[in-house]
Amino acid sequence: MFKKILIANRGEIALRIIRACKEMGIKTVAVYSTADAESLHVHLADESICIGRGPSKESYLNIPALITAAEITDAEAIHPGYGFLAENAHFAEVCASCQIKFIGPKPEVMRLMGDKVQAIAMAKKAGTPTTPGSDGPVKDEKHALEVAKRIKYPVIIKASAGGGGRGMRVAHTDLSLTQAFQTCRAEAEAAFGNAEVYIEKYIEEPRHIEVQVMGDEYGHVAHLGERDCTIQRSHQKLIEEAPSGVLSPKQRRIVGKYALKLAKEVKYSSAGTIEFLLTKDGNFYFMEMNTRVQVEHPVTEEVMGVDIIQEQIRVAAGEKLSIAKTEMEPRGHAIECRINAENPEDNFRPSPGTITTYHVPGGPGVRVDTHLYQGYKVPPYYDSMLAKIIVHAPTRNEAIKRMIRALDELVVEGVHTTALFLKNILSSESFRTGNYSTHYVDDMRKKKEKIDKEKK
Ligand code: MV4
Repeated sequence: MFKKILIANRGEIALRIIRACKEMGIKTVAVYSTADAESLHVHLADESICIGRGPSKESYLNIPALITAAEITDAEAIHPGYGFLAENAHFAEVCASCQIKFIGPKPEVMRLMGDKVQAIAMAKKAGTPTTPGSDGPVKDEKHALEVAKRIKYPVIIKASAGGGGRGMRVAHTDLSLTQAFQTCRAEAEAAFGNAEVYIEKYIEEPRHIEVQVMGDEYGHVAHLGERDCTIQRSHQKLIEEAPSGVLSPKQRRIVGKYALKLAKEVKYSSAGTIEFLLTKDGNFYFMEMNTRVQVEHPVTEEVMGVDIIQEQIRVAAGEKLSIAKTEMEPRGHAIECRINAENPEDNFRPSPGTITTYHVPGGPGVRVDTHLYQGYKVPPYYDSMLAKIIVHAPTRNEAIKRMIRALDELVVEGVHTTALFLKNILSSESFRTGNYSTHYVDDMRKKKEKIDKEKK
């Protein structure tokens, strides 16, 4: 096992990894930017090194600074967390060339899954269903129109180098398709330096279902069931749960099997997530694979009784997968709410500042993953997530009630937060009954605007 790990991240995930290491008897090295000098991960780690200024490019994305920090502290491995360099195959290769173990999948697999056209090709090869579409990149307008004629409108154009909702455009007619095709290519070139795009049938009002997979370096893979992340806004997840509230036992088995096929096909090692769209008529289509540990991993940990970060570290150290190879059943229901420093009354504008008052919820079945403390100054440079509240209860209904109770206990003053907004979602009829799609937040806004108009 590793003696010392460097954590190439900040915030709650840095704390999460430090805690896993402590329980495993592994020493930790924190890295931080000058904006994070007073951050908790700096104090909780055994050692800490400043790697640059506030902007991510000058610190958490600075590969030479990270490698140097690992070398001078004799860290044998680097855990990238999520975001920053977590899905950067080049960084994983640099680590390998410096004899530092990158805690994640092989760089080749990261690169393969980072290219969405290649990822879909692998899914097809594995027998995992994909959305009807172009079967590879679309070179010109004529080709785009041919694909649309075959699969019928509406269609969605996506950038091969995109993902997570970036670089997508929907088209309903030949005219809008030719326009969207050119804009999408230009935007992809500007954003990713790669203009390649592909086309899929646009699935209306889908649900977002993703499957947690884990693999070791001996070709063993297992899945840890699904998460439902349908409640999103601008491609940012707001509420996640495990298991999904809407799958039948048969659908649960099917989506798990689909994910496992792809994970096996690419000999996936470490923790990964395979995302699916669930259509209104109950079919799953592969969307993309994330080759990192995700923000929402705790809901899976709660219902499966597995420490995903510790398992990631064990397999990176060359141990065999310890989780059962047979299918595991979720125990009870877990929900996560992401509390962001944003103002829902002002189009979710980020709200950095000093936390003047802070009280964390507690009690049975409540877990809070956060780097907050009273007096902490939320810097303006990074994403606005302050805390994740995770509840675990025997049933979905009880989990919802427990989350509302936990949100009521939470006190964060000094910055705006999304806590009340989330409580309103949890209290809604449609959330309780499971009658919603990825458009939930947009639909909620439209409804509110209509009511406001009628009042006038
Ligand atoms: C789609 C889609 C509908 N049809 N693909 C958004 C994130 C990225 N992973 C792909 N996304 C979508 N792909 C087809 N063929 C709708 C979305 C989508 C979405 C998906 C999941 C959760 C929220 C979403 C919000 C808008 C669009």
